[in-house]
Formats: sequence, C-alpha cells, structure tokens
Amino acid sequence: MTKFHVLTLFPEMIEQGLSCGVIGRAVRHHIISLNPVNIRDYTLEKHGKVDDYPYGGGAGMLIQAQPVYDAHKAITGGRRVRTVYVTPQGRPFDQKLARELAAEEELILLCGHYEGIDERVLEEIVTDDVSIGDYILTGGELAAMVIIDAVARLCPGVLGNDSSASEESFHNDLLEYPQYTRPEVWQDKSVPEVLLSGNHAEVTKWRLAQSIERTGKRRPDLYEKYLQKQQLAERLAGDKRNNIHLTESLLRGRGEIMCALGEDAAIYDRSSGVCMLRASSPEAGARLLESCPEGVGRYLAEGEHVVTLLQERGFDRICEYSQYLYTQREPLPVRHKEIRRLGEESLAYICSRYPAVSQKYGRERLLAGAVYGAFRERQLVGFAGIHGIGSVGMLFVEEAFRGRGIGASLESFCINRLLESGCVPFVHVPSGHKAAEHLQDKLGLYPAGNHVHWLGKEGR
Ligand code: 4G0
Repeated sequence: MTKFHVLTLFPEMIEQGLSCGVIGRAVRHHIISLNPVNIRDYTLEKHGKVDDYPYGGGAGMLIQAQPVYDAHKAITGGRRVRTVYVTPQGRPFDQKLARELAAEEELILLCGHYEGIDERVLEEIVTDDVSIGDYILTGGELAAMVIIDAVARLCPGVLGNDSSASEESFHNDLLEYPQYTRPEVWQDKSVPEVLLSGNHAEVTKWRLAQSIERTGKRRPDLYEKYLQKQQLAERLAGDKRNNIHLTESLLRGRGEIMCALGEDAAIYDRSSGVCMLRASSPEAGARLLESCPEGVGRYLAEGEHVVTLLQERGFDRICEYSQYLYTQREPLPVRHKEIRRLGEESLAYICSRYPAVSQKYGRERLLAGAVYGAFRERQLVGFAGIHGIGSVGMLFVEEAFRGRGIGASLESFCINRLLESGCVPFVHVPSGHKAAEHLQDKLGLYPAGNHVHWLGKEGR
C-alpha cells in the first residue's frame, strides 16, 4: 500500500480535494493512505508563525526551515523517504515519472506558499523537484494533488479490475479515439455507423485509425515515436512467429525501443516492467544490454549468449518457454462453463500450484484481473492467466480433474480475451512439457520454434 504524506499549511485542502471519486474510495478502503501534515503544528514560535521576511530584501515572505524540517522528521523518524518538492522549477511531471513514483512504498510531498521555502531545509530533505507544468499557482497543494491522483491510479487495486486490465492491452502511445453514447442522433449528428454494427473487430480497427489520425494532427511528437515503433515492428515481423512477443509489445504501445540494431532489439515492456532482448550475436547482445535501464528486475531473453551475459550480471534463469502462436481471428470454443476472474484471495493457491509464479508477480497479475479460474461445484480446480507481456501462461489443472478439457477451456478463454482486445494471442509453454505442447496442437496453435528464457533477481 502506497502512503502519501503531504507537508502543507492547508491540510484540509488536501483532505477535501482527494476525498471524492476514485481516489477518495481508495483511501476509505485502505488501498492507499493519505496523511496531510500541517507544517504549522511543528513551529516553536508561540503564536504559530511559520514565515518571515527574506534576507537581502524583496517582496513577500518565506517559510522558515525549522517547522518544515521537524514536520518531515516526524514522518520519517530518520528513514530515507522519497520527498517531492512541488515547484515551478522542477522536473516536468509526466506519466513516466508517475510510474516511477508509484513504485515507491511511501512518498512525501512538500507544498510551498508565498514566495517559497528557506533553501537550507530544501537541501536537507528534498530528493526530487517536480513541476506539473509551466505556470505559477498560489500554492503547491493543487500541484501535489495532481501528482497524487496520477500516481495513486497506478497503484494496484485503485482502479477497478476492468479499467486497469483494459488499459494494459491498449495503445498508450496514441491519443484517445472519440466516443459516443445515447441518443443515436443528437442535434442532427449521428453516431458513426461502425459503432452500431456490433462487429467488435471493425470497431477496434476504426478506433485505432481515429487514434492515429488525431495523434498525427494534434501531437506530431507522439506521432513520430509511434511511426518509429511501427517501422521496427515491421522489420521484426519478417520472423513473425519468433518475434511475436516483441511485435505485440510494440504494436500495443506498451513497448519502448531501448536499442534497435537491424533485427536485433531491446524492448522495455512498460506494463510488465520486463525487458525483452533478441540478439543474434554476442556482440549485439552486449550492445543491447548496455541500453537497458538500471533496475530492470526481469528479462525475457532469446539466444543462449544473452542468457549468459545476464547471468554474469547476477540474474538467475527462472524458466524456459516455447512460444506458440494463434493466427486465426475466430474465438475458440470454451466447453467448461464455470470460468471466472480470480481475485487476490486466490494468491496462495496459485503460488503453491505454480512455483514459477512468485508472491509479488502473482499478486500483480491477480490485481490486474488477468488470472482466470475454472470451478467444479464451486471448488477451484485450475487456472490460467495472461502475463504482463501479453502471453497466455500459468496454466494449471488439479491432477484429479485432468483429461476433461478443463485446461483447453482455460487456455481458450484467455485467448478469447486477447482476441477481444485486438491482440495476436501467443502462449508460453514450459519447454519440453509434452502434455502442454500437445494441447497447443489440439487448439490449432503454431510453435514458433524458439525458446525464450525468463531471468530475474527475485523470482517471479
Ligand atoms: C515553490 C508548483 C512553490 C516556489 C507550485 C511557488 C506551480 C507549481 C510555489 C514557487 C506552485 C508547478 C518560486 C513561485 C507554489 N506553482 N508548476 N506554487 N515559486 O508545479
């Protein structure tokens, strides 16, 4: 659970501003915690004064060092906690920084007023200067609230399962497409016909085209990045089966190109935090690895020499998978009817049955709404899920219930979810697992022929 502390002269502003809507609900349900701290409570001055005139003269007042320092100390007790000072002179706040801050267990936001705060205390406690845009506000509170809202919605469980799961599979590099609701005709304006057609694939195609057109017109900078990814994806599609994990990440807008050398590439998949490497030579492998950001916890590597390089860097081989590809557009039949999305309460069950899934990874997937369970007479008898990189995996069926098509139904169910969101389904099968390989064949999936290795530092 992420804790947000806010050092401010107006704690009620923070409390009220974040008490409504999605964030208010998350606070009330203890999914995140919000702790506004009044700097004034920490002044040693008997009339509650916290500010004074600036040395050297000039207009306005400055907040003094002592109350800010003591309020901060009261929160941390001397621990190192990332402390964000919201100021017009800070690093521009964007989605990337929001994701970075969302990875922290605890954050302190410091709000200035008047002309600012004594520089000496800022030097002592601030780890990040952050600005929400090139304009001046009367106080830092609104800026802190903007940051908390953007960071909190990335914390697991804050958005409902539905919205977070759907965000994952969508094109994050492009602007949103236009949307319509009832009535069908309003002031002589009709809803675009394709949206009334009931053809899900056509709707998805139309929305993507609208997103591309809008981005080209309104945000040439984003459009340029989008085109670069399309071009690399096209090159990689020359070997479509083997590269499906890379092209899907790029084409769904989750993947950032860290380095591209012909058909070798390092792609950082944002939604899973996984770096995917494809290198055809040890030299290319070394170049690719250099481009990967520090702190990547998990790698998906193709080619034995990249695996060796990663092992030299302290990563452990977790498991090896063969990739299979589903190239049809039609959904698969699901014979077993009792398949439902699983929640966090199934974490222990999943980890005990599928050891390659760590507590941390299992919780993340469950909260993303990406794990589905098969039930028999209300008893959970198997599960399968969609990995952060978009592949189907984690398939397990209780021994006593095997041979009845439950595994096939679970996998088909996941494949259908991916088809609905316009993805090309691919599956990760533990290498050499004969029964699982047989199942792919039965469902009409094609083996890519390659082996990908998961590597990590803390298990998955
Ligand atoms: C510190 C942040 C805080 C210094 C805060 C003003 C805009 C932003 C404040 C100042 C803020 C932003 C030097 C004017 C409070 N205004 N863009 N106001 N100065 O993030």
